[in-house]
Amino acid sequence: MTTTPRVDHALVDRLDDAVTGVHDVVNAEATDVDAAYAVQEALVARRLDRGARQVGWKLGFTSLAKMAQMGVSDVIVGRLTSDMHVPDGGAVHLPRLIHPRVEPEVAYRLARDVSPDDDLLAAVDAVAPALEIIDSRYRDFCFTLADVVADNTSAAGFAIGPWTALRDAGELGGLPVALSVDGEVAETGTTDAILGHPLEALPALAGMARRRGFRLRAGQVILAGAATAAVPLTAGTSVVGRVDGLGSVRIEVSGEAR
Ligand code: 0L1
Ligand code: MG
Repeated sequence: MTTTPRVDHALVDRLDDAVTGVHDVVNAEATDVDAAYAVQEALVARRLDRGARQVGWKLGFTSLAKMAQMGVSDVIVGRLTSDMHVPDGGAVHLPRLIHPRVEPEVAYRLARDVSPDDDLLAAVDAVAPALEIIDSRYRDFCFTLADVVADNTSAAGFAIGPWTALRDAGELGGLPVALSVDGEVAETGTTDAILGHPLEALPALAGMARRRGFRLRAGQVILAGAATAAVPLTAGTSVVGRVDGLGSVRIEVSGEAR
């Protein structure tokens, strides 16, 4: 028999205060990943209570480089909400974030609801270049695996470029990816940095969804994972993520850092 983990409401309060008050917190040094997913759900429920909608899912730690950078060894899943969405070419207001970083990703769109035994790939109708803004609520991005899961995998923002029908997209593996700031290339990689092939994100998410009871819904987006290292967001800059063959997506960073 499975037991539902008790929700650590004190940690939910601390992380939600960090988001709304725009300040960091000392990491929780949590070790129980099941309990951390329960905190994540309760933390995201606070955003939903404030009027946001859940609009997708994200995978984190999908590259060996990222796992090494962060000192962890597992793929993690977070929730994307409507208040995190930035339109392509839209502004990200720096004072609303703690110490944000941006990374280029591949996004998928779900054409229909997915039940646990469905083939997730068959439910995806489109693919797009994406930028994810991560903003750990923990001081200096210092956390355990359970800490970052509780903190909704550092999710803070995302922008999606033009959608291409999956059937027209061609091979998604090995596509060059570049992250540019004010026209200067800051990071490069390929889509294979995402679990060896970006479509591998789908069975990874499907497995997690089955195990953890996540409900994947029509219209939701899936951020497959980062194709390069993340770079800090700097005031007054324009950031472009480009995936060859899929196009590009841009955000403008406004306001001064706190
Ligand atoms: O999206 C990601 O891969 C990031 C997951 C959370 C870890 C971080 O804050 O870098
Ligand atoms: Mg990411």
